[in-house]
Amino acid sequence: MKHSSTKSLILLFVFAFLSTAYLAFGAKESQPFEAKLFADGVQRADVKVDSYSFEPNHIVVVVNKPVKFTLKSVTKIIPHNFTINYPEAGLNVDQDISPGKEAKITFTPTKTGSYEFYCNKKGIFRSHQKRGMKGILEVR
Ligand SMILES: [Cu+2]
Repeated sequence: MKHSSTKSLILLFVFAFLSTAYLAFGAKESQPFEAKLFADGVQRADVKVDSYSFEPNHIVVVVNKPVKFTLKSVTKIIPHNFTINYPEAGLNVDQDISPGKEAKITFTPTKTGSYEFYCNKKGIFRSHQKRGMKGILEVR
C-alpha cells in the first residue's frame, strides 16, 4: 500500500512538471489580443515595442471603427518603427518610435482580413522585421 502511494506521488509530480512546462511553452505563442472598444467608439490598445518584438503581436480589431494604438518603446538606444501598409484596407501607417518614448497612431480599418505590421528599421546584418519584429492585425 505504501509503495503504491509513493508511485502515485511520483506520477503526480511528473504530471505537474509536464503541465507547467507545457504552459510555459504555450505562453510564448502569440495569443490574439482584442483591442478594447471604448464608449467613444474608439478601439484602443497599448503595444510594447522592444528589440526585436511587438507585444502583443496579434491584435484583433473590429472593421470600420477607429483604432488608436499607443506604441511604448522600452529600448534604451535602438529606435523602432511601426509600419502597416495596406491603403486599400484603410491601413497606412509609418510611425517611428524613439528609444524609451511613446507614439500614438490612429487609423480606421475598412476591410476584414489579416494584415502584417512590422518595424521597417534595418540592422547592420538583418532588418528588424527579419529578426521577428512583426505581427498580425486581424480585422474582424
Ligand atoms: Cu525595430
